[in-house]
Formats: sequence, C-alpha cells, structure tokens
Amino acid sequence: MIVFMLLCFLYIYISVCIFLLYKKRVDAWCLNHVTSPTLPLLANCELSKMNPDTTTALIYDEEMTKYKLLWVDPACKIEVPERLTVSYEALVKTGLADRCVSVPVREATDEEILLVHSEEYLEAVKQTPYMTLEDLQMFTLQYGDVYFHPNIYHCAKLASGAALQLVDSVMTGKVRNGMALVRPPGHHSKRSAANGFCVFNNVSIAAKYAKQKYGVKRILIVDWDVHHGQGVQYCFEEDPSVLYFSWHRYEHQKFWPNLRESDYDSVGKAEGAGFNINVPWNKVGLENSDYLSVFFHVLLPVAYEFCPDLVFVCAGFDAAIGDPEGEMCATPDVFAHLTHLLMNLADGKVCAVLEGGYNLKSLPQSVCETVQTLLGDPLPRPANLKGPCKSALESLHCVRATHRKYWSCLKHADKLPSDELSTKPVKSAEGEAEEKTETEELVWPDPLKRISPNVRTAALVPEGVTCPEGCRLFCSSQEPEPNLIKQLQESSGLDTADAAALTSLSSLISLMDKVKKAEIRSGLALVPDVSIAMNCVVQHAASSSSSNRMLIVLLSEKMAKSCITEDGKTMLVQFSRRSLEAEMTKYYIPVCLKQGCSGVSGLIHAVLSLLLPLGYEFDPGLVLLVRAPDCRVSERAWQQLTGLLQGLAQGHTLVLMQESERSSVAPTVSSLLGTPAPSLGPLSALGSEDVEAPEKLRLKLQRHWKLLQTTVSENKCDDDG
Ligand code: Q9C
Ligand code: ZN
Repeated sequence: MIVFMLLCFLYIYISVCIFLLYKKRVDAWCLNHVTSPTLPLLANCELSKMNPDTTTALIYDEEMTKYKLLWVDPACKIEVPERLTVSYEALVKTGLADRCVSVPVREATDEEILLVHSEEYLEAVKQTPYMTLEDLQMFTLQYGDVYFHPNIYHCAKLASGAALQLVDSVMTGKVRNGMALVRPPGHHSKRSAANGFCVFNNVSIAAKYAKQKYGVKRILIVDWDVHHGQGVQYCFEEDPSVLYFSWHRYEHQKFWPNLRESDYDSVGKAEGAGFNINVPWNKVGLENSDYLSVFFHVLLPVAYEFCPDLVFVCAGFDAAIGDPEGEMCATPDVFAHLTHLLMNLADGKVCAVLEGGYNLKSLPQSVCETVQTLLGDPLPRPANLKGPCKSALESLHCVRATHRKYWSCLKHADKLPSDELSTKPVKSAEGEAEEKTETEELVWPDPLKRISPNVRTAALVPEGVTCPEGCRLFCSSQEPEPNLIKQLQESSGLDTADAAALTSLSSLISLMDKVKKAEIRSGLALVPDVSIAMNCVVQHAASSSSSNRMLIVLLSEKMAKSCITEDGKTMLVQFSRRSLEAEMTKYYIPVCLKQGCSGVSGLIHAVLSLLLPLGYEFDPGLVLLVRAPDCRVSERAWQQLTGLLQGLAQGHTLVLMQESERSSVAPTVSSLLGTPAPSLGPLSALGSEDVEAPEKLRLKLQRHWKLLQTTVSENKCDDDG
C-alpha cells in the first residue's frame, strides 16, 4: 500500500514537473503550439499573454554574468556582473519578467559575427578562452577601456545571439517588441577592435542580420546610452538604409572616447549623408527636459520622415541619474517616455538591447521602466518639466542646423551661428583636471508604481453600434442627477424635452469621471454632436472643484476659443486650416495647417514638434481628444495622434467622435488599447508652408512654454547653464 502511494505520488510529481516544463516552453514558443490540446488548461490571462500582438520578449541568460575583471583597472572596474543580476532580479521582483515571453539566448555564429567584424579580429578573440591571465592582460592592452576573461568570448557570442533571437521573435511576429539583457555590451566595438567594454557589436550585427534575413528596408537605431556608439556609426556611416541616432556626453571632445567624429557635424558619408545624427552633450547634469526636447525637435520628426520598418535601441542606462560615467540627472522614468515615443514607429517593432549603465540602483529602475512600457502599462506623469538648459539648447540648435539640408522637417530650423561652433575644443579656464567629488551619494525618489486600471478602454456608443473587441461597453449605472441634467441643458443648449440626448450626455460625463478617477484608463464616445458634447465636458470639468488639468486636442474647423478660461486648468490645441493666430493665447493654441488635418506629413510634424512638447510641459491629468466630422484626418495619422497622446495623463484619454464616423471606432479603440498605430509609410516631403506656420507659432509660444525652445533664445530667458 505504502509503496503504491509513493508510486502515485512520484507519478503526480513527475507529471507536474513535465507540465511546468512544457508550460515554460509554451510560454517561449507559444505560437507553434496554438492547436496543442494542453492550451485549454491555461487560464485566460495566460492566453492573452501569448497573444503575439501584445507580447514582449525578454531575453536573458545567467551565463552572461560569468565573466569579470581579473586584474586592477580603474577604467573597467564599473563593468561588473551584478549589472545584469540586479536588472534581472528587479524584473522578477516586480512581476515584469513573468509578463514577458522568455526567449532563450543562443550563440551568434561566425558567419553572423562576420557581418560586422573582420576575420582576423574574430580569430584573435577566439583564442582568448585558452589564454593565461598574463596573455589576457597583454591581449587587452591593444584595445581601449575593455578587458578580456576566459569566458568573455562565449558571453559575447551569447550577447550578439540574444540580439538575433530578439530580431527573429519580433520579425516573425512571435512578439511585438522586446528587450535583451546582455553582457558584454556592443556599441563601441569596431570591425577589428574591442573597445569600451564591448567585444562584438550586438546591435550592428542584429541590424545587418535583419536586413539580410528579413529584407528589412529601413532601420532606425536609437542610441540613448550616454557614450557615443562610435562602432555603430562606423558600421553604417555610408548606409542610408540605417539611420543612427546617438546622444552622448562629449564636453567639447574632452570626454571619452574623445573623438572628433562624435560631434554634430558627422552626418554620415557618401550615400549615407544625413543618416547619422550625433547630439553631443557639452555639460553634465542634464535632465529629463533636455532629453525629451531632443526627441521632440530632432529624433521624432526625422524618424517619422524616415519611416523605419524596425527600431533598435542601444539601451544603455548610464545617461540616468547616479551613473558614475554619465553624471547626468535624468530620472529612470524618463526611459518610459523615450520608449513610448518610439513604440508607434515601425508598427511597434522595437528591439531594445542593453548597453551601459553602472549605477546599480538607477540601472534596474531604468530597465524596469523600459520593459514595463514595452508591455503597454500606463506611463508615469511627465512631471516638472522645464525648458532645456542653455548648453543642451546649443547642441539642439547645432544638430538641427546641420541636418536641415537632409530632412524636410528641419528645413526651417535656424541656421548655424557661424562664430559659435560647439566643436571647437574649449580650454578649461581654471587649470586641467577638475577633481571629481565622488563622495556624496546622490538620492532620488523611487519611481512610482504604474498601476493599470481594471478597465483599459470603455466605449459609449449608440445602440446598434458594436463595441470593438477588447473594449468594454460603457453603461452608466446611476440615474442622471437632476442637477447635472440642468447644467448639461445649459451648456448644450438642448431643450428639456430632449431627454434622451441629455441622458446620453450625462453618461458621457460619468464616463469622463470614471476616466478621471482612474477606474477606467481611457474612453471613447460616439456622440450626435461633438461640439455640444465637448462643451458639456469642458463646462463640467470647469465646474468641478478638482485641480486636475485638462488638455483638449481638437481637430475641427470651428473656432473653439470660448471654452478656455486662461486659468491654467485647461489648454486647447486646435488643428485646422484656418489661420486663427490672432486669437492665440497661452492656453488657446490654434495650429494652422495648409492642408488641414488631411495632410499627413503636416499634421504629424505639428503633433511632434508642437503638441507633444506643449502637452508634456502642461502635464494634464486628462486628455480630451475631439474629432469633428469636418476635419478629414486620415485614419492612420489619427491613430498615431491617439497613440502618442497616451504618454500624457497616464493614458487617461477621452475621445469624442461624431456618430456618423462609426467606422473609425475600431481603429481608435485599437490605438487606445495600445496597439501600435500602423506605419504611415515614408512621409511626403513637408512643404515650406507645413513647416513655416508651426515654426512661427513655436517662436511665439516659447516664452510661455520652454519645451518649445530649440535655440538659445534671443528673448533672453535666464535659464541655467
Ligand atoms: N571615465 C559602455 O557604456 N571608460 N561603455 C571611460 C572615462 C569607458 C562605456 C573612462 C567607458 C565605456 C557600453
Ligand atoms: Zn555607455
């Protein structure tokens, strides 16, 4: 009997183990097993987790922690195995790792490594596992700021292989996006040389591989590591199919790797001219506003014009606060926004690959912010943004001026001031070698928890209109209050007899309240008349005592200034073809577009370079997005707009559309649900009118809204330095 029970127990135990193992595999390679009979056993959430439209790959292997510096070298001592373990542990502890599909690493093959590196170099690195400590030290000497270890060759193959696995997962549609946590990093390594802790150039290899294996036509590489990824620059310098963007600590060439070619005037060579964008930082201590303004005024406009099919991020986190290398002051939550702003490009195909990041507190925080954003969680509020500092503005100005001849979105950028080249090496006045004060510990608040409301998106639609999948049909539970009805009657101008219309307006108000109270993340309402509905919502918001700011984004030809009270609680940005400039105030911003909202390039450009900076600086608690039937916006541009606005107000957006536009409900809901907006295709070159008008507006508004600045302003704002 006892033996029998033991056998039973053993049998159950083994079955459970097999099941768990199998489940893990299913998690990783779910799509091959969709028809598997085991699937119905999995809970619903498991199924949704395996939906390739919403999944995020996480690629990590402990093996990559198994090498370290074996001798004394102050330049290399920060590159430690703990960088990877603390990052991964943070993802596990926060439950983020569990929400990702874990994809195994593999070794990159010789052939793949040779896509970027020379045979001689590969052969040399191949010898390192057999070298003695002395040999390794000697071997290391020929390269700059890097160390070798008997196991680093193996890890370097895994790091590149991890990037390739990520490309495969994203390109085959197994996942939407993903992150690879790797060591050694890659972006400094050159065709025939290790450099800056990097052995093989992981992202460059992955980009070449994506071109070769999947025929990807245009690739964007965003290098937000605080160092210049000169290896990536060299690799694609002449290649117009790969747009490389890097910002980096430069200090007029005084900072490592001290290269002349890291400055803003290295734009690429031959065919590739214009496809290399360097933003040199000449001061330390830069903040979130500095980074975001470069996104709004350089990277995003150019990226949308370029229209990549695939996006890589050289995701180093040494540009975050507390990092001993970067000495910058951007907080970890800024990476949530940087990530989000890229997620509507390339149909959402974003592959982030770890590079640097040496503060063991801010690194894991930044990694978590990035992964959580890839997973689609609500963004943190972009609080307390101000304008970029003077030095950042100088860099921004130089980059825009240098690239104006390559990109139509920059063609009205201010020209380079002939006297003030940021390139010229600046002599440090008070003698060399300013001693670093390494002693004082920087502190910053822990990033806030990013909690998703239980309901992602709710729709208020008239009877007969089907509610799209993934969206909750909104039914107001309470009877409308007589007081509210009275107020609505006043603001709508409707007759008391119009009971049905008033009830539906009161449902709209209760939907807005639920979105405001974060019981629902976002909402959409199909209404008989958008102007009336908008009026009601705005009046109601104004009458309620909450201090919640509201951003109204209006696509309409009908002037709507009367909504705005100038008390700072409401900002209205209106897009139309009407020139309402004379009406402009700090909080009523009419953007005149030559082709109205129907011109895709013009609208997108205005959204990126005007609406986003305004919205980020205003930092609303709710976004009201209103689409009048006369606006003729293209569906895709509308989805981009909707998607990009999710970075504000923690995704609390309420969309108003006219009943006649029911065919737009599904695409709108899709964007509210976080599905990347479909790519717009390479945008047609912007006409002068498309750039000139927003540019004029920007100049007028920049004294109120500092995030609109792109040059060290003539109207002398006493900014810091
Ligand atoms: N303090 C990466 O972040 N050392 N590599 C510079 C100056 C080299 C950084 C020394 C830093 C390499 C991937
Ligand atoms: Zn770095």
